[in-house]
Amino acid sequence: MPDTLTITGEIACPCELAAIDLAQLPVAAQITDVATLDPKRSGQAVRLAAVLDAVGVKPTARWLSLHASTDDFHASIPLDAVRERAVVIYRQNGEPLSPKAGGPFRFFIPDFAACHTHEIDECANVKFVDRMELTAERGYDNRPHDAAEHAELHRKEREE
Ligand SMILES: Nc1nc2c(c(=O)[nH]1)N[C@H]1C(S)=C(S)[C@@H](COP(=O)(O)O)O[C@H]1N2
Ligand SMILES: [Mo]
Repeated sequence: MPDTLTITGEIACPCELAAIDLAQLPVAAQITDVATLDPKRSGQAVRLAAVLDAVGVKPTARWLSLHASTDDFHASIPLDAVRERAVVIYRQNGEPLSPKAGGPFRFFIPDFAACHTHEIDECANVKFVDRMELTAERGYDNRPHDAAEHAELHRKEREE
């Protein structure tokens, strides 16, 4: 599993960030305990807005695609809807975020909608994100479309 987060697309230049780079983003953008956003979650996170500022996102970027090559899971969501509220969880107890918790990098929208009800749903909380892609048009998305597909995905997750 890659231990860096690559950012591509409508940004000043493609770049690769490690956990240490996220830790060096402004203090005001750090969330030392994600439980303050959602009591069921833990770990340290940084606000998406700060990551985007750091890579020089262009005004042409309208969609954010979250790619997890580890298990070939992808979600593409309208950037404006998550820009100020989503976070990237990247550490837990001073250690890299474990794969069990969706690490090394997990995208997290604190107030997501229920699964497959909306573009910004729980399914868009992509685990093991290794690339974030900014585009003018919607990118690749293979989230489950209905309850049956969703149940099948979770069954597979349990088998792993
Ligand atoms: N890489 C990856 N991320 C993923 C998934 C997945 O299968 N692979 N499942 C998604 C779905 S459908 C849901 S509902 C949430 C579940 O998150 P949780 O296991 O932390 O509750 O993770 C999302 N992120
Ligand atoms: Mo989901």
